[in-house]
Amino acid sequence: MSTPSADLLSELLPRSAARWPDRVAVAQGERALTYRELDDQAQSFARGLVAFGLEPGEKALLQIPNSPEFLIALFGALAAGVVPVMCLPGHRDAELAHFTQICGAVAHLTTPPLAKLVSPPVRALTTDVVLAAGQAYSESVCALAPDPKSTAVLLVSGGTTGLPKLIPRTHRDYWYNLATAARVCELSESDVYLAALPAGHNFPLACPGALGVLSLGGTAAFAADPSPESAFAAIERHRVTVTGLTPPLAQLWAAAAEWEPADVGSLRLLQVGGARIDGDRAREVQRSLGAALQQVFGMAEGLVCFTRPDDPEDLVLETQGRPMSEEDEVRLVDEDGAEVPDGEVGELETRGPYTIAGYYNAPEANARSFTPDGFYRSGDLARRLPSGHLVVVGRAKDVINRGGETISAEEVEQHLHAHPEIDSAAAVPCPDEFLGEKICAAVVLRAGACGSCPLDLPQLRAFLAGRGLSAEKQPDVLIRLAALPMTAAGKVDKRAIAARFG
Ligand code: OOB
Repeated sequence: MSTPSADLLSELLPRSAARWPDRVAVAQGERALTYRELDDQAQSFARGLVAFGLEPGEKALLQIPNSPEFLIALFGALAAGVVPVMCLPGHRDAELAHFTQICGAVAHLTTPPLAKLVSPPVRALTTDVVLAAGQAYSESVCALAPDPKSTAVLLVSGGTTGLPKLIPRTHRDYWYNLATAARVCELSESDVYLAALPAGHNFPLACPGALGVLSLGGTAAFAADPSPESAFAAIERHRVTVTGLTPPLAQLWAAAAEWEPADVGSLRLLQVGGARIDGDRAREVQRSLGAALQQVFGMAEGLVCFTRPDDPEDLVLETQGRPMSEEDEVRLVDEDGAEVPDGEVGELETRGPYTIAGYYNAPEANARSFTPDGFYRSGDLARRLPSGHLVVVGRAKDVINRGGETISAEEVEQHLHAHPEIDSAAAVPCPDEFLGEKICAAVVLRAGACGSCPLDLPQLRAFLAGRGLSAEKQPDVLIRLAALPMTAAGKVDKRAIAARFG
């Protein structure tokens, strides 16, 4: 057996199992597995993969809903030297086919309902079948210890435009990611992390997420789904101390906490990230759920920023945090690539010990997305405060080109969110014969907003004018939706809204 090293992601579970064999590693409902049990199952899974002929270095799509099986399959694949592509349960056949085409995945590790999403030559292998094969297969897995600089997992990029890209994260950089995040979030062996978001996403997986807590001997808990009913029950049962949510979910939980009698008092840290939350909403969420809020601005490509537990409250509520590592380099640049002074908005570029230098097998995207000196062009627009904290103000490409005027969707959305009857909103372009594009506001009204006199466009424009929003930035079209469409990772899917206009 190789010596467990803090460099190899594949050694995370074996190392923790050697140190804390009888502690609870993973819990869901009435089910709980100790570290020894989880490691045994992962080893069986690895043998099952070998029995099915998978070889070290081969890729496999891993698409498993939040459950202990997700971790068994992930650590099993790592133990067998198979590189998992971290798909989300919401991905469909088109996305899975796209990932397969990029990386030549040979298998789809999944559960029975999702197994029909792929077709040969990709082989659908459900977790129960792999485990059974592994139990019947007596030869031990003797994958050589991988190079710490080799790819351990392929993450899926989170963009809300275009098809996702694959992000190669190495054993060493991903370990650095989860360990640094765990330190900054002051995680310890007494923490219980609830993966409410889909566990294959970088945020719940390693920021610090399930992997962070497992590296320290704590417990990873799963809820069947992220609804307040399921999640509150899981928090109460497992005495969850930390979880991470997207802003829409955080707001949903906050609203539910007002009327659901649930004991969420064990929560000490509530991470909110993946998309921007504004200060007022952050305050509301923190008050209603009673846990310290932490803003997380991160990306599957690497860079993760956190507000710190001891930051003054206004920084916690109004900023998206600062880089988690001293070694992260962040620069904000104008259109010509020149750095802007502190306080001014620029496009965020980053380089650092856990940020990738290129997407997997994507030369064209790499030429666009990385600078000659190796910085990743995130496409996010941000400004930096004297404290080093970043305020993310939107995406460089998330704009509406209205008659030649470039309007930031985020700016319009911030004003929309200030309307007392609006629960959530998105500003998207809508084709127009004369202007090229015009502004469409897609809104979801708050429960209890006047049903017989719903908000109309003239009223909305009058409200926005009252806030000082200039006429050319005001919506030309208003659509009311029951809910905003979401991506697999739980972010507002603007492409799906814009697609309504053909
Ligand atoms: C996380 O990762 P991805 O890869 O799904 O998405 C990254 C993009 C960022 O480039 C940014 O545009 C947006 O999502 N984003 C935020 C944000 N956090 C992410 N925009 C505004 N405010 C925030 N707090 O989403 C992700 C990865 C690790 C940790 C947390 C989130």
